[in-house]
Amino acid sequence: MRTPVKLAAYAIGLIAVFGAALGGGRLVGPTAAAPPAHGSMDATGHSDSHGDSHDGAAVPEPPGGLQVAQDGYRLVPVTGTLSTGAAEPFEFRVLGPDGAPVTAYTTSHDKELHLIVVRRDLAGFQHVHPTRRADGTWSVPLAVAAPGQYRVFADFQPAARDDGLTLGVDVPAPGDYRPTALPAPARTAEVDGYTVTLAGELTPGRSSKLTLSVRKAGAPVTDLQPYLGAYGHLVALRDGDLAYLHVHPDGAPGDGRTAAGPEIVFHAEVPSDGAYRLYLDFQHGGKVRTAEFTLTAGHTHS
Ligand SMILES: [Cu+2]
Repeated sequence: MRTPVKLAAYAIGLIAVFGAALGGGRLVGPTAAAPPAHGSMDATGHSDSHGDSHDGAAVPEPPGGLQVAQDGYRLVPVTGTLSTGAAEPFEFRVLGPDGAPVTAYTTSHDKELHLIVVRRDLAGFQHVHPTRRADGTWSVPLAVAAPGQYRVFADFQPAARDDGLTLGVDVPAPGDYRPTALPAPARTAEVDGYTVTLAGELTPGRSSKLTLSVRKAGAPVTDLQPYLGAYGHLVALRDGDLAYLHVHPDGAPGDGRTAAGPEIVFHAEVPSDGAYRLYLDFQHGGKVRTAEFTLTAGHTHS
């Protein structure tokens, strides 16, 4: 959980904006940098260090996840390939501006580092939490379902910074890559007996409210369980370059005003028109599941 002051810095970054309190979906400029009316909002996946704004028109910086190195930090895979069979350790390091592996992190949503793995065609999404050895090497048992080129995102905050970073690197799973087409836009996703519906539109450059509703066997789920400090985690990846956006919901478990379902409300801001793949992680009955949607923002260019 970051402080409101840090959150304000994120708001200037303009990549992800959360909270209706920030102004009902209008473009968020420096005037919105005041602490939001409610806490427990968080954004990762970009840095504000180059964010700049003038006269209320903030200049957005590039989305997170597109770079292997940023602001002196670099994501370095130790393991060169991903396993398509049994899980094998996938290891990597984050090098700091001094060239040494980073060993001091600020915990965000219960973890020092979140690792997202997805194939370049947006299939095979995984969100895992590696463990760190004292020398700074991260390791997680990992297997992917099918061969192909994968994008690995490390979402973290070095202790030396007051904001987070998302670095991305391509790692192949050797074999016969059979890319799949992006699933057509849909408002309903089925996962493991759960039906998740999506309401809301993504408007490029504006905070957009997305409401996800979870049902099981037709009945609203009202006892969602907190997962990493929230009732849901939403990752959005842009089709075409896998620009990365990680959004946390409005409200937090135990804040006295946030229901444990069936609705989970997010405010997300995408940087451009285009198709996005949305991945909602939610926990119920002791198990984390991921519901996936394709959503088109703005005009379609087909
Ligand atoms: Cu995570």
